[in-house]
Amino acid sequence: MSSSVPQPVQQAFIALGSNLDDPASHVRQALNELTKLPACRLLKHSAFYRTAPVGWLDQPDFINAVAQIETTLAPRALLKALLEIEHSHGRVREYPNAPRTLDLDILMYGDLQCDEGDLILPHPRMHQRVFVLQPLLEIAPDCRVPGHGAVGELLAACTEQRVVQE
Ligand code: PH2
Ligand code: MG
Ligand code: MG
Repeated sequence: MSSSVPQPVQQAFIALGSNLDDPASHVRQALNELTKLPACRLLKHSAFYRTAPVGWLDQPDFINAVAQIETTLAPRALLKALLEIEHSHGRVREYPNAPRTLDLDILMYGDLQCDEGDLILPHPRMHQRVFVLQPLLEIAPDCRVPGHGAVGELLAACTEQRVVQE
């Protein structure tokens, strides 16, 4: 969908993560940058969580958080804006799940379910990740993940992952 087509206001959730070069300051700065995005309003964000790496294990702990925004950007325009913020933090993609200065993922965009390769909504692994579900539960306890169910039930079904609120 073209970003120039006016969109209805939607609520979206964004996952923030960093495990390089003072991770908390990257996440803090990214939250501030979300407040400056055009056609977006930051509604809420979670506390910061120190989390054990998932996927590629031999790397530093992450700082993770989740933000809730209201936006009239189309999903693809929102993705582009987030990738630009990542890029401005010096994000380098060396291999899947590699350490990073900043990762910004759209978790959900309203109730939208879509698969456009680089844009899959809801995020295809969010329902299995404590580092996403714990901060999401904090800010949106009644939230349901389209196609998967209630955030609290998804969290209860996860296998153990070390996640500690900072
Ligand atoms: N992101 C990943 C893979 N593994 N592990 C933690 N703890 N936090 C993350 O943000 C994370 C991860 C892919 O984006
Ligand atoms: Mg990610
Ligand atoms: Mg990402």
